Amino acid sequence: MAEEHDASMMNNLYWWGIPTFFRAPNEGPEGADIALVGVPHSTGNGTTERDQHLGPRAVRNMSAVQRRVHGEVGVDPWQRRIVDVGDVPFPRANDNEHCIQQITDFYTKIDASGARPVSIGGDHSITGGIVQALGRGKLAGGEPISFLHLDAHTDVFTKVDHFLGAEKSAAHWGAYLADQGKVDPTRSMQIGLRGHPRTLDWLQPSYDYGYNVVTMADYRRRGAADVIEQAKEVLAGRPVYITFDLDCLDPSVAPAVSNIEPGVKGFDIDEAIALLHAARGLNIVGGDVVCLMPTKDSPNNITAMVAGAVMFEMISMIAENVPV
Ligand SMILES: [Mn+2]
Repeated sequence: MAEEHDASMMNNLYWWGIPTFFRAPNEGPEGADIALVGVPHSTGNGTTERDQHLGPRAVRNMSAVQRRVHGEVGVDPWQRRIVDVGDVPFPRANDNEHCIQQITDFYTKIDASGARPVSIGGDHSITGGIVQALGRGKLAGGEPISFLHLDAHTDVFTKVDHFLGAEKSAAHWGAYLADQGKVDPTRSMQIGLRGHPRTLDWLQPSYDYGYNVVTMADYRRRGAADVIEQAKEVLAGRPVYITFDLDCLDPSVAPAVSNIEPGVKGFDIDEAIALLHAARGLNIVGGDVVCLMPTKDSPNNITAMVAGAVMFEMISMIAENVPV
């Protein structure tokens, strides 16, 4: 009892002990309900600062303070088996295509284990590697996944075949996963697209692929409830993968992101979480949070904590579906 008491005193202190995600044990995915994964990859987005590979370490450093129960969902996720499986290995970190394959190989094993992966990147190219493994995989029941994708950008880039040398890049995954049949765009949502693009037809590839697009302007005009209702309809009955680019949030909420969009107001945290909750009760096969830039974060690590908060939402929604 004394030991339990001491643990309850200290386990929420982010600065105490050895940092793992949410103080989960560092074990393999076998027998786990949820596998927390670090994906320290940043060569899929050469357009901006290249420190996104520092994201997993930043979240490990802060997330012990977020080992909480979810009041609104009414769940204690830590009663399920949740492990920190470590980082995807990148022995050729500057070779984006090799890294994407490494990611796919790593998540193919997680998929086979039956654990649902919740990941922190890394730039947004990691979603391509992850869903190459999960799309039509075991967790998805052999079906293409449906995206619940919150982002300032479409990441459905088809105009050029590489991005500063990266082929399966942070801008291309929404297109090539659809080409591969790993995702069903017509049963996927892209929400929050905003900012001043390089070309006026930037949304066209998303429309051409059949993604259900809700720009930030659409969201403001229609209101949250209408968009959430649409997301529930589009995702109903599907294996859902949630991908959360931190740049969908307003820079005042998440200042340390790689492709910051200050010209148009982004989501506040309550708006973003309400959208995520459109997936509650659905077959959530996994999720990721991407584009954290720890070297740009405030001294109190607010963006790392926001990234952890979004992971906690994913963890809690998956845990809600798993009987204790
Ligand atoms: Mn993105």
